[in-house]
Amino acid sequence: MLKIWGRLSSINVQKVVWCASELGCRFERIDAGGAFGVVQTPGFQRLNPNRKVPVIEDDGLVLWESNAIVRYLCARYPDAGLCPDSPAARAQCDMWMDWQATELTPAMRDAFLQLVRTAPQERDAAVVEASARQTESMMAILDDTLRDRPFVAGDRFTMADIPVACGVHRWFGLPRQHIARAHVDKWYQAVSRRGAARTVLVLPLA
Ligand SMILES: N[C@@H](CCC(=O)N[C@@H](CS)C(=O)NCC(=O)O)C(=O)O
Repeated sequence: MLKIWGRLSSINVQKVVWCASELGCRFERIDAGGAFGVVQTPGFQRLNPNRKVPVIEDDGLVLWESNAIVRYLCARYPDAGLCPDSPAARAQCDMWMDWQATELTPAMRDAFLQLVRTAPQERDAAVVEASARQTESMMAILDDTLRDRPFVAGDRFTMADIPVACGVHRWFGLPRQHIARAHVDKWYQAVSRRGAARTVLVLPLA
């Protein structure tokens, strides 16, 4: 059975758990990372020398990097149709998944760390504002894209929606004002209502 290592408070673990549930794939999840520790143990380091979650073990395969895991699982279970066959459609998914990992998440990292993981008296408002400004410009890009398509990579739900929605969930979950984005809101409401999403898109953030 698929084994998923990682605490559910991690955005990157959330992607993998959502994906596995979406595919109807049976899995066992083992808490690791954060307060659970485990990642510093020699056994875990043999699985992932980066000492980070998530990691999966599947039929002898060990894999880390959340978006690589999502791609792998969607390709392994093709009947769910989350990983398009055509190179062009597949590349659209890859593009948005890479955007989540390299643009959206770095933009909001400081705001998240400050507002969720830092005591109020130790927060730096300027750091939060700079990060929020960058994130809002990412959200404007996403909103523009969703103006003329129901899902991030086109007209149907794909693997690309999972990492991007986990990022947006984190952004919306931060205790601060957000600029209203009608298209992002509509899409987020739709994808977060999916049964597989409900177990991972929980609040408050931790
Ligand atoms: N690029 C990696 C990042 C993994 C990562 O940063 N994981 C964090 C949690 S989101 C982690 O393991 N932090 C150490 C810990 O939780 O102990 C991925 O997408 O999987």
